[in-house]
Amino acid sequence: MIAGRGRGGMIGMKHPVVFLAFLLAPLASWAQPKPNVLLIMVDDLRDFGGAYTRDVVKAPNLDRLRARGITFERAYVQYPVCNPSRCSLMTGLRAEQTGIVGNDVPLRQRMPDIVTLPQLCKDAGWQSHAFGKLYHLGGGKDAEARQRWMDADRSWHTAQAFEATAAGRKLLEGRNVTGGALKWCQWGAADGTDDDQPDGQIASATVAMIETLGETPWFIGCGFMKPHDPFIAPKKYFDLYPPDSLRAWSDPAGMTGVRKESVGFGDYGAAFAKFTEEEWRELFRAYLAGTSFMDAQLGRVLDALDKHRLWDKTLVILVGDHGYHTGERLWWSKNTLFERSCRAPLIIAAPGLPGGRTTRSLAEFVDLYPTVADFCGLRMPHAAAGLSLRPILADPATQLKDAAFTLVTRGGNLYGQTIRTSRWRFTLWSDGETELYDHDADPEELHDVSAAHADLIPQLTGRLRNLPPLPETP
Ligand SMILES: [Ca+2]
Repeated sequence: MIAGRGRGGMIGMKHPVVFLAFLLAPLASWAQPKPNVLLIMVDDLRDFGGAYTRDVVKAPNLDRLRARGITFERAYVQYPVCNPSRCSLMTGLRAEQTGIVGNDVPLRQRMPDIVTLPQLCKDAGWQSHAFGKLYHLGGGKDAEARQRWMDADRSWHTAQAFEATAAGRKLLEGRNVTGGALKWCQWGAADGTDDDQPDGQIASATVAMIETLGETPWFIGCGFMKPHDPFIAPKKYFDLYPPDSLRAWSDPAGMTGVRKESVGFGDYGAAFAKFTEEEWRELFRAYLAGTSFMDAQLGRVLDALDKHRLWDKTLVILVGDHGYHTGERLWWSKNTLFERSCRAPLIIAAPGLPGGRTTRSLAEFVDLYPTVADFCGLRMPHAAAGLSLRPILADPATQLKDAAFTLVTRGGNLYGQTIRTSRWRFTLWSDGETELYDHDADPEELHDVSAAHADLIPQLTGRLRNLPPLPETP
């Protein structure tokens, strides 16, 4: 600092304007202190708006965060699967640009030099720490593999993954709904406390780090692992949902059928086709229990923000990493180009902005990187695919963009891309097949209206053709 002042003074003798700017620079950074960033990622959390779930789920802490922030009712991921979605969010690039379209390739394998969102803050002086699933953990078999998948060192000063204790692994009730055909379709009401599960430990560690860092600016990633499968949560969260109080989704008659690659593909489709109404309800109950369990852990983190009066200093972003079908089109999980899978939860609470607001403006998860950079006063280190959402946060009626885009791949050379405008969802498969849904008349996307609105197809196709090309798979 002393050496800097001396140099500034010397320059100032000859260049008064430069000298003035130098003097003001520390004042400007004092006037705009670094905000904390709390990125809460929830694995496989669907957007509960609409359909039959809104009034069923018990998630008071999600409601509490909504009361502090702005809820995006039309926010879309760029690839509706864990790893591709998270790599897209963390780089601010579309999956077409990252080339990461599956759960088998860690970020650095394809993008060794990209500056990730937490890394941007870390390199600018924020303390950066990850707890749980921020990046996909890739089934990392050991601590070293998990550190690689979490991008420890580059994105974070520390990155920590958690596992259930012996008590948390003991199931008091539960079974595999597919009889073992799909290993992940296991549910279980577990013995033990919240902290016997990873999400309880993730909340505890997040709160402890917030308290340790005190006034030091931080970027903390809090990555909850439920309601992702296996659908295991402490038993008390199952008890919130008596089985008889729930009903399973049932698709209405007359729905337009779609190709197998659109939904219903692979072993999953065959297994789900055998589900009884009771089995759909059983899985739904377990998904809701996992959601309420996660929500209770979220509450512990929000308590820490209350206790330490951090809301005015902290940009809080909560996302799901994609949507989730809980029975719609006989599908359970993600990885489709329907609204249920592409639309994901997004809540942002920003310092100084009123809470309890919702927006219908279209937003994409590639917008989050430039949003954080904007709030933190940091320059984008590479060309952004998205836009800062700050104008929507200032005024929820702002229409920032007229379309959101999502990609899926289906092996071989087949892939599908979809564009969601305020009214339409148009899906184009790489072999030329199309689907078109009219959200004004049909928010559940039951009826393909490609034939009735053929005039729209060239223009919507043009929009998809303007996306960056999908890179070759090595
Ligand atoms: Ca996920």
